[in-house]
Amino acid sequence: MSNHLYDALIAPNTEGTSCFLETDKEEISFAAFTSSAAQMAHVLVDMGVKPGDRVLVQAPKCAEMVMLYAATLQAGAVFLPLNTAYTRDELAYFVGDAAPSMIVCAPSAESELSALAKAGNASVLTLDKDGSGTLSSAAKEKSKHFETVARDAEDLAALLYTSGTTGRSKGAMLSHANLSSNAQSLVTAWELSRDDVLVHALPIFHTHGLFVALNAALMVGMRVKFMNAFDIDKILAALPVSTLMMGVPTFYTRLLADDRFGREVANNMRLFISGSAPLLAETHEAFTARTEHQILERYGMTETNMNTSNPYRGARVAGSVGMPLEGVEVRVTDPSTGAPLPDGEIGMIEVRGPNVFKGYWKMPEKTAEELRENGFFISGDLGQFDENGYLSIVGRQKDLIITGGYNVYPKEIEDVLNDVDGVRESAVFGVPDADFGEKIIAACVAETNSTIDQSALETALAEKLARFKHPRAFQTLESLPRNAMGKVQKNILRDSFDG
Ligand code: MCA
Ligand code: AMP
Repeated sequence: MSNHLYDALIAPNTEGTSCFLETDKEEISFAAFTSSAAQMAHVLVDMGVKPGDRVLVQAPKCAEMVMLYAATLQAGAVFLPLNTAYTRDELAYFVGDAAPSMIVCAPSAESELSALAKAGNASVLTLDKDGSGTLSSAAKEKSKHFETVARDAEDLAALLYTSGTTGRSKGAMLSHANLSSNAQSLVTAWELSRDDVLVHALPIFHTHGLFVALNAALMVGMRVKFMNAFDIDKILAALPVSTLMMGVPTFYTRLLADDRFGREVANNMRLFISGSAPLLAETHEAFTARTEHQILERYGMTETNMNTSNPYRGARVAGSVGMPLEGVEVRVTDPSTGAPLPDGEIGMIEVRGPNVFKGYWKMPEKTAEELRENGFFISGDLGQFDENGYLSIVGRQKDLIITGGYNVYPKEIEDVLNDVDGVRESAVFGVPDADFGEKIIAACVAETNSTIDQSALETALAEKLARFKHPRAFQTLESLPRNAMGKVQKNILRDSFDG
């Protein structure tokens, strides 16, 4: 039976005896991985998961979660991973919106998610950080052979939520072909091969750790040093016996901040790749001075997978995200008219190609706003091409903060703050941060004759929003600076922030 993405990524590895996932406790071969995935696919189908159903996963990073991803594809279902930091309120939205037929969560979240699952009749299984739980125990009983469910290139493979300027998260619908074509482009661009050894310390609920890293690794059959989180000691131990690392800029600033990191540690490495947030030119340069390696920066989005990359062979330009990947078209347009602009001019970055998603889940109007009829996706990022065809991102039209590689839309935080007693209005903005790139600051204006109680703000935020979205400092202002149109001038707040 043909299943587009499973056939591209997983089926070729069925007989592989070499190691795929190397964890703290074991080495899992490709063959063992595909057998375990097949057992999990039986569990899903036996519990009623049908082709096209969503399998929602909020579980700690572990090898079994990658097996579940493969199992979901093999069963013809749609993988929907969620950030482990999300609160009950956030989860309630995702469960309601995506209507999954299966939820897999940490044992500690089982009762909460079971309550949410009831409304939609979803089944619930557990998966803990050591791989144990009801999912794995049910899988053990199953056959290691599973008749792969047929899926076409245009069928959905994954639903990844990305927050938006309106405050409501949108589910980006990614097809089998979106993911396979992008993995292939990355394999070609970065000359990935089964001889590579990848240091994997990213979370696997986002595009970067899941698709950029794992789809590409599966496609070529490379070994992955699979770590639960970014732990500098483990990274320093792994680099001398690895060839490849993918990280957000915070990974690189943390490595540079450690005196143990230098040329010797990086000697065996072939390539360091950065993405998800801007890599400062000074980080790029300091890294080269320390190691003689030039970090390769690339640019992507949840909706489009990866769009551009600095070249593997050729100049890697600090402050630039490189050139369009094979098969991907990138243009810069006038934000008000949509007309393409000549090189050198700053405008809206638009992307078209087999990598571009199918639209937002159950949000046809949003899809129509951001995806042009001619197939170009309007990124919300502002950029310019130079005379050599290198793209630079110079700003964002969307009001977005990127902290440690996580995207946070101020509107979502402002909505929570504005509901707290005594708050008339608020404005949330990002300021530079040495570790996370940007950190979140909230400015609030009190109602007349009221004062703002910071602990009430913190309590409201703790209830509603994941910790990484919480402001790290609060300001109380008499009023918010506004322009003639009444729009809050966040640049003024940012420039006058002192702290
Ligand atoms: C953790 N905390 C954060 C973040 N991470 N706060 C703001 N921003 C963050 N990114 C908070 C915790 O809640 C905690 O708060 C404190 O910081 C320390 O937490 P800890 O878990 O120890 O942090 P860490 O392990 O040091 O994690 C930092 C990290 C991690 C390694 C930068 O956030 C990370 O792996 N980020 C990668 C995100 C990613 O994969 N993005 C790709 C998205 P407290 O102690 O105060 O309670 S995909 C994408 O963007 C596109 C498509 C693309 O192009 O790739
Ligand atoms: P996400 O919401 O996780 O899909 O994040 C996508 C956004 O991350 C893009 O629209 C950019 O604003 C940003 N981004 C990703 N890679 C880079 C990069 N290399 N430099 C600057 N911004 C980036």
